[in-house]
Amino acid sequence: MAKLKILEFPDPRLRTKAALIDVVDDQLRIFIDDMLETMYEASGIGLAATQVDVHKRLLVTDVSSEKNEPLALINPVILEKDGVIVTGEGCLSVPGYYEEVERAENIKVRFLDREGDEVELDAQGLLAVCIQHEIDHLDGKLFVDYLSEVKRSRIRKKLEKERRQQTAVVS
Ligand code: GNR
Ligand code: NI
Repeated sequence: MAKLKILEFPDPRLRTKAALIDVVDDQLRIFIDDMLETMYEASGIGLAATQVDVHKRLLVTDVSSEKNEPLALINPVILEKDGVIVTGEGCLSVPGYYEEVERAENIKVRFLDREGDEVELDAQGLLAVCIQHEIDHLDGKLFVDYLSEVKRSRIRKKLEKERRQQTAVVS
């Protein structure tokens, strides 16, 4: 297994629209395991392939408290949305920031699982929020896009400054 590097806002590669996956094979399953390892290592509840600079329609998630319910969703499509939920969201690509975002509370999502079998899943609450957050990544969208321009640019400037200071230390 391998831990992958997570891109951070405002990296323009996070704006890439991911392409459909046409074969579910062992190579993809190895990549899914690397994504899960990366997500667990970073203490995240989800990770989209876009965040590790792979522009394919794939996300992993585990919202369980025991961290023993890994899920991989390949080519996910939301079929139905219902209700509204407001959650304080964070993102591994926007480290250190948490802001309230409004999403559908209940969704029905269709995807291929790691065996390549078609699955339809009804998700509620945090799992529904996480899947919507990850599918946004696959479309090049970030949770900060739902915030005001003022908040988004404040977050961008702070992260850019942090990155400059980090670079100054290591180089
Ligand atoms: O770890 C994460 N927590 C989280 C909390 C509320 C709403 C969405 C998320 S997803 C995030 C991991 C991440 O950045 N996935 O793309
Ligand atoms: Ni995210």
